[in-house]
Amino acid sequence: MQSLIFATNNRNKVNEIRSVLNGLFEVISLEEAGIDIDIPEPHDTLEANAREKSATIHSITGKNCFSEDTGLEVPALNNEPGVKSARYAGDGHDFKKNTEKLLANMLLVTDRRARFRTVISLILDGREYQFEGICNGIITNEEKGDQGFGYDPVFIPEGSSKTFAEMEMAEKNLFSHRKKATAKLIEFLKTHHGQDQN
Ligand code: ITT
Repeated sequence: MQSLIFATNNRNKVNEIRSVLNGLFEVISLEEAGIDIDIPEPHDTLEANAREKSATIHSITGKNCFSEDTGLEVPALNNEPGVKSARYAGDGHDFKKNTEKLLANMLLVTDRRARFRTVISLILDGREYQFEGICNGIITNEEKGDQGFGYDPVFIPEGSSKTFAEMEMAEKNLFSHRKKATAKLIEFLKTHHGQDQN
């Protein structure tokens, strides 16, 4: 089975992407690859940060790898937290504080629309490819559910009445930005693999 290093320090992302790639491609976490670094995310777009993460790990390992950068974009907040989603309430990647800050900033906001956007950056045989996944939805007035991670307790995807945090992973995968981007990655890898064999 083809294996890929996943350039992330977020275990929730590893679990979600493994649930989708399961049986098709082997996903090696940074921990399993013996890499312990804080990957830089210095840019102001998801695309550039995703590229930075995969390029960093590729330069260390020389192996095929991928990363993803995800942002929660709220039009009523000028698309914030967006690229700053992980550090919205300050450094420390504190999911609870980030979510509380979002709800506080939206206290008087009636336009509750939001979307998650994921950009996957794959480096395969030294070339980079990107795949995007979007999930539209709304921000609730209060936190609901205890599954998932990040902003899941306050996000209801279009087509459901439950927050992501009230869903098992399989149900979140029916809607999720990450699943949609990963599906494109799978299609690409299958095609590319097929071409290599010709
Ligand atoms: P890596 O950079 O190591 O991959 P990270 O957690 O810093 O991990 P991001 O820079 O992509 O990842 O930050 C995105 C933040 O957005 C993340 O920390 C969560 O707070 C939130 N987030 C991402 N995907 C999410 C999801 O599916 N559900 C809820 N919140 C999510």
